[in-house]
Amino acid sequence: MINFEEEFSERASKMKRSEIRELLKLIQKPDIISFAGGLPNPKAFPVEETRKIINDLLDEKGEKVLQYGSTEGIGPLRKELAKMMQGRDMDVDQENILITHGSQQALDLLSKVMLDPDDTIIVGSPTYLGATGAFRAFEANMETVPVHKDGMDMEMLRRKLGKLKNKGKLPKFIYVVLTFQNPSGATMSAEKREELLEIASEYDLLVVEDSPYSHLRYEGEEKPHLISMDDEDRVLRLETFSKILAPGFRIAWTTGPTDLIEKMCIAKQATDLCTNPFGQYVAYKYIAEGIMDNHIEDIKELYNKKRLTMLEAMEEHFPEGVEWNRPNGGMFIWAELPEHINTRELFDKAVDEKVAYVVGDAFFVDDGGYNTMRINFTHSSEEEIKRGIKALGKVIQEEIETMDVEEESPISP
Ligand code: PMP
Ligand code: G9A
Repeated sequence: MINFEEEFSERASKMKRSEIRELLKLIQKPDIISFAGGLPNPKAFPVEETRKIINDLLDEKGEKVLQYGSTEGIGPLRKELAKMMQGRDMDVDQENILITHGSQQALDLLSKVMLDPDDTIIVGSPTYLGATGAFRAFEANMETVPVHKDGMDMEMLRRKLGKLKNKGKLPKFIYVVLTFQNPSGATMSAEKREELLEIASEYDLLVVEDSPYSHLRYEGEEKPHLISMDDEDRVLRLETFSKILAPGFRIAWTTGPTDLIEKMCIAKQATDLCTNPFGQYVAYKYIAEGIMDNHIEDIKELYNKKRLTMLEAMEEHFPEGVEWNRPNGGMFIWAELPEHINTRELFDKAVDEKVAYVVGDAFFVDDGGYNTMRINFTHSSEEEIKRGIKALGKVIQEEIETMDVEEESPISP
């Protein structure tokens, strides 16, 4: 029998299972209220509209939608996406849009074309773990910069880059989720966005702005998109249909510097030839027939109610000593427990009480976040949110009490 552990490439031996993907298997039991996966609510899927679109597509152009497509993506969809982005103040050319199988694939292709083993990149602490999984698979050396309530710490970024420059290890890129970050819900201010671009310009760096949540704003003013502020062609922007149509189609798009997009397209040829043309045509009609704009409004209404219900339930049931943010959009609330509480140790107790979250430290590539958790508010019903948050509040309260008793008890000689 082949001993594969000895045969695998060094690259493969560094790959780690995704904590979220594994968790999804674990908590699929119907009696568990899951605040874990960043899943859209099934009620937000436009089933009837999709059914009609699919029937029309098969009637009108079955021979096209079932055929292979070009690697860049189908022209009509790229054209609609360019129009949509232009309408949001982003000066993009359809020729510069690459359609991928989810933004996850864009992260993989980006890594494939940019990273040699041990190349440095900058990520937030915390940051999206699907991205760090992709970067790790290409053996990146990930340097971290703290992310606060208003996004990445610019002072710390400057300091980090100064140190890396002295060591001759300047990063290949900075990876950021600026709007309703996964996992922390943090959004970066317009001023800090300016500063980020200034710093990137000073060190001549690419900035990768992963932006799956910017359409899902429930409160407050939209912040300028990095790509609209960039006049040096140093921003790669990733967007996806996963949160505004359905993740099952696996359709996303990326745009940025022409040379980079072209290289990612070549890498994609060797990866999967082209993105699922059928799904692309569905996405195209979804925009072109004007369904998307109304549908996004419906999703926002649905998710905002859930967000408010969750925040209210947290106020009522979370014990003193727990802090959390109030995100204006997206899908996640980030909670910080007293320092001596480890949310990884708490997890099994929560599952015993039929409620699950994602352990915060999964989003840190360095040490940190042991007392944090990510709580998704979009997937559960309002009734489940109320019940789940009450149960989670009780689990946390009991843990705080147990830890307090342990601290007070005398140490044996
Ligand atoms: N980036 C971020 C920040 C995400 O939150 C997600 C989805 N959870 C992705 C990328 C991947 O999205 P997609 O479904 O388009 O692959
Ligand atoms: O892996 C998935 O199913 C996508 C969700 C990502 C997340 O929970 O952040």
